[in-house]
Amino acid sequence: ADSGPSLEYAPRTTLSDFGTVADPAAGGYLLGQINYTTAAADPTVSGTGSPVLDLHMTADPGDAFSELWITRDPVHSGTHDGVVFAHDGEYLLCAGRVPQARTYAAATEHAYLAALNVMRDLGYRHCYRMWNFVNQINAPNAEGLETYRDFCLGRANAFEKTGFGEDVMPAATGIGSLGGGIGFYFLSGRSARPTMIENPEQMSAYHYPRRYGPKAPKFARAAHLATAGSGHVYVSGTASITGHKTRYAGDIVRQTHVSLQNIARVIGATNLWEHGIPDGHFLSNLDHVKVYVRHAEHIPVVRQICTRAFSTAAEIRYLNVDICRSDLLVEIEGIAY
Ligand code: 3HB
Repeated sequence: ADSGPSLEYAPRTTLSDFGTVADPAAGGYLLGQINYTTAAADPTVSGTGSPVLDLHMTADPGDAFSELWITRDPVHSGTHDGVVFAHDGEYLLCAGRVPQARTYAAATEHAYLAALNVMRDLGYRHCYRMWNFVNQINAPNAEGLETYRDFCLGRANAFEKTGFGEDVMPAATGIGSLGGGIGFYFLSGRSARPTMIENPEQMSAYHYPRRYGPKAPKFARAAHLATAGSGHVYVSGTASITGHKTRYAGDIVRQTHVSLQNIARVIGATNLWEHGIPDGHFLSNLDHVKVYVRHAEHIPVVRQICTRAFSTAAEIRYLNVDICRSDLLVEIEGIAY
């Protein structure tokens, strides 16, 4: 798997209704299962040898769903220092959790270092996508620092200690959750080196000024993974920010449009060309979309706008959780194929 041209596949994902996963790995092997469900739990390795992470992302069991990461080759799985992982020779998924705490920076740094050590020890150095689900993301910690900023501090410290520089930031999501401290999962490649993508209309998050917290959020706007065809673009959680400022505080319709415009700009032909990638994408190429909405009563209008923007074939899930800045009302992520 680690010689010759290996850039021919990436783990496929699908969003499946919770509890109705009949044969998750049909035509492949399960690299991991992330349950967007009604309670959080520590990550485990299932009886069939795949990582499972439960995130508290909905109050209604009827809205719960599972994200399945399916890969081509048989997987080996294990645990290390609280982090669970599986890998298939080319791709690695790791999942972890930081329990509810008074402050998060030190425990986040510890959990991230455990995951980054798994990546290094197993040889999957190219992390292209991270997700972080942070309970009470806008609330102050016991020392008065906003929980999101506290999390960003710990993540930045872990990156600094492992030499994870600005040239290798993964795409990421950092979003609220309904409970359970901080749950996270990463996808990394062994030989497939991702290309980080920034948005010319947005300041790079890792350069955000000090006013947004003691250490900047470490992530790229998107990551391109070369595979057969035009490759996959993993789009980070994207909100109504241009430059480094929130646009249209209080206006859900305009915030949704700016978020979509930002994604279109990131994945469009002009921007990808500037990043050395020949093929551009449109919003209609986005799939496995997650739309995070702060206020439940805004979901219908956000759904109306998103339904028009995305393909009728796209899997789109709406989640009612807080966003990383208290003036942001909506955030959208997905994968362009
Ligand atoms: C993050 O801190 O990883 C992050 C936060 C967002 C959007 C994307 C990534 O609100």
